[in-house]
Amino acid sequence: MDNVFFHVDMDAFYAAIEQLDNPELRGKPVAVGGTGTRGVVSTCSYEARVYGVRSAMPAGEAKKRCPNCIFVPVRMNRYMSVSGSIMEILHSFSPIVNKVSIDEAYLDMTGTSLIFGTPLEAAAKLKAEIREKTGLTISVGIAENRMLAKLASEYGKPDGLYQIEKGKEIQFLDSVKLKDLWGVGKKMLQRLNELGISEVRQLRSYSKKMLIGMLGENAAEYIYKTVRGEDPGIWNNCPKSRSISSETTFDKDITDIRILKKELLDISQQLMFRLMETGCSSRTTAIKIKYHDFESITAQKTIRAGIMCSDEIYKALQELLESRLDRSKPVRLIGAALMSLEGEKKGEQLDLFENSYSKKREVEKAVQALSKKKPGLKVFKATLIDKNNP
Ligand code: TTP
Ligand code: MG
Repeated sequence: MDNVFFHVDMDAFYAAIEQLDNPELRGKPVAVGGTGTRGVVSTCSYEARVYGVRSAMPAGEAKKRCPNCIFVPVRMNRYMSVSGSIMEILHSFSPIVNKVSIDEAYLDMTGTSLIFGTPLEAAAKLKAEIREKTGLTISVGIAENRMLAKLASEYGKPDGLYQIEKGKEIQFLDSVKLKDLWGVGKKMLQRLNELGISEVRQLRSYSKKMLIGMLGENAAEYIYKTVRGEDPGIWNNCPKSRSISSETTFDKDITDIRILKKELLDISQQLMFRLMETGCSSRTTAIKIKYHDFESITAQKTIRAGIMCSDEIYKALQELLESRLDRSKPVRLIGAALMSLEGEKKGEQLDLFENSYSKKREVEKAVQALSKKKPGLKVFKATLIDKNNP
């Protein structure tokens, strides 16, 4: 039996939800996030992408590119709730669903043809059901493995449905840009450019031995398989390089460390929720501070066991803030990240170790479940009350 994998990814996820909930935004360029004078865009509608607005772009730059763009604030609880409904639908199509982020997942559809028809028919049904139940569009990529399925979903976006047929894998890969290839980040791209490599086809002409000499053992192994259409096996929830980050640019530069700490507490909670969403674990937190003169510093702290709850993240970030902050300089931006996410199994094993944080983790799981059920409900830590209800 041939393997069949779907990669599904919601289109312009946060922005599409904003357009769904606010009909006056439909058909218009909309950016989510960056609503303060100096924030960063989380994502934007396809209408805004035409103007060159992109995720992670500073709001100022987005406004310059698209002066008519409408900026709306992030409503994380609402997005998490919609994500929950979508994942439920996905689970009704396949027993094996690997969620990889708030809006994307892999489905192992092998052997489901008697129930759903051909892969294309199954994907059309899935798209229709998601549209009907949530009012949103999704892009589906179909291929014999996860690596190719992801490239296929990207290819068809938005509202895409694309299947890489058996025997056409190499042809398809040759049409993909190097930067869009799995595992090719900025650094690797630079390295490949230095070596005079600009096309997937070129990469395939090197032996594994040569690639090892050029890129090091791990990357070589990975790239060797990828360019041949083979799944390099790092499809799981937490590719090694993966991290989760969140940052806040203040409307006015901040000199009061208490405000910075409150922000970090808020960020810790967001990061923990997102970590739990992935089902991964992490043991390293990092802080980023950007001062008014744009000088920025980052620092990391590794925690002994896997991170269990937002208090633990906050404690580490607070220590980093206190030891690294130059108090003579106003702060423009503060951010934090959870680094080197690890696979699901390790995370679960950590649950076996009772530590003082495991109860808190249970509370956070309950809060997260509650937020999903009742998106309007706001559950905040007491220290955050001032900030959220001024
Ligand atoms: P993506 O799936 O990367 O982007 P998207 O769904 O908005 O658009 P598309 O898939 O059609 O290209 O990310 C999913 C959500 O994650 C996105 O809606 C907002 C959030 N996100 C950020 O907050 N910051 C980011 O830098 C990125 C890339 C995404
Ligand atoms: Mg998406």
